[in-house]
Amino acid sequence: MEGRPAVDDAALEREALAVLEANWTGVATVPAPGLYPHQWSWDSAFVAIGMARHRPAQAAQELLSLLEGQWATGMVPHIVFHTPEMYFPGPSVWRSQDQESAPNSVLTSGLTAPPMHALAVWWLWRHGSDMAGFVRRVFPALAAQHHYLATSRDLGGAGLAAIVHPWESGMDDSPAWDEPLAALPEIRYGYRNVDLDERHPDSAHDRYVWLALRYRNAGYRSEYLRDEHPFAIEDPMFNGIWLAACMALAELAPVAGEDPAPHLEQAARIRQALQERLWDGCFHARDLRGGDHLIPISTVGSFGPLLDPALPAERVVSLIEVLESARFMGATGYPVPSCEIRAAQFDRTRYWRGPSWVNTNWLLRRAAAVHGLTHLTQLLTTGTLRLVRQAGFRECFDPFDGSGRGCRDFSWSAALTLDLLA
Ligand code: 9WN
Repeated sequence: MEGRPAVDDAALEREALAVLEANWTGVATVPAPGLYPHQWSWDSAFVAIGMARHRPAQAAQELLSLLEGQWATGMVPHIVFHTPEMYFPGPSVWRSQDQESAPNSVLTSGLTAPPMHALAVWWLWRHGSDMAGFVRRVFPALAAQHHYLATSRDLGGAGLAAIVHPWESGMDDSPAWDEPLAALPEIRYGYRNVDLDERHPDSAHDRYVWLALRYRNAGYRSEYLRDEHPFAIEDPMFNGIWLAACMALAELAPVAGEDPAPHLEQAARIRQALQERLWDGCFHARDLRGGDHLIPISTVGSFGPLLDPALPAERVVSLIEVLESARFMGATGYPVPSCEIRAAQFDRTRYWRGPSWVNTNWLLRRAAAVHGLTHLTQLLTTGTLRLVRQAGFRECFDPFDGSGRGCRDFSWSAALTLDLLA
């Protein structure tokens, strides 16, 4: 594998902080220089988590900058454009300035992303210092974000939030979306973008753009999503994260002088719906369009509901069995492949179709810790640190030999390393 001399903990920490400093624009952290020149929603949450112990004030600023992009509907966009840097799909695709509910001060995308933010604020409150004022300030925005998901995004009507675009999952080319994407019309826009082609060689990207434009042309209306939009999926990772975020908000409520009860009730609704709608021996995404059915493939997203401390013990045992088996980390040298390796779609080289990611490793480590699984927590910590020590802060990694893939100096890989080292 592509290696580099072993670095000790202190050197790794210095390198991580240097990457984050280089990727800090003065108001926010870009995911990676060049390739991702704006602020991405869940990336910023992971950056804030990693910075919580080192630069809590900067981490708080990171989240405040993201929330500047929040729409009056409560929707927190998946990209906030603080600068005119070129990126496709940029502001001319999303046209947030034409939306009454979008902010005037900043341009944004029109989609959302996994709602990691309350968890990130909780992390900052827990590990940073003097955070009560910050918690009070952002609490209403977080509550509004959750209210948006519970109302405008409960497209199945059973208590889960639906994603309406692969980008909203944060795992855009996951094989879980292959089938729902294949059901959409064949789209050829006739432009090509070399970098995006490498990610989506089969023209899936044109369908991504088409889906985004349909939603935009419908004025980003929830009624359109409910009645017409052709892509709507209840994803176990998105909803597992949302559940954890509701629990975090309940714990933060007293700090903000608010009642925790509605957030605990929201968590309970998600918990029940996850069990009733997404469990069939493992958690799978539910396609609300193609005949309302579970998409059979297991991915790293299948483990999202493990973030729930109240997940029934027998479900925890079954999920951990799958995670540790030869379908996932039992067969690879490094944790955790993003897709089960026995699946025909598994590809160790392509983004969310096989490689390991630091953020999902971190989420599973958090889940293991929540359930008191010390050995697994340790395995995920050391395995992830081995990846970054050997290959650097790459975007993702080959799960078999640990070599780096995607871009370099990737912010969440650096930030979460800081947390893993703590
Ligand atoms: C589309 C920024 C983002 C991450 C996603 C990751 C990737 C973009 C892309 O990069 O998505 O938003 O170009 O593929 O899949 O998780 O937030 O780092």
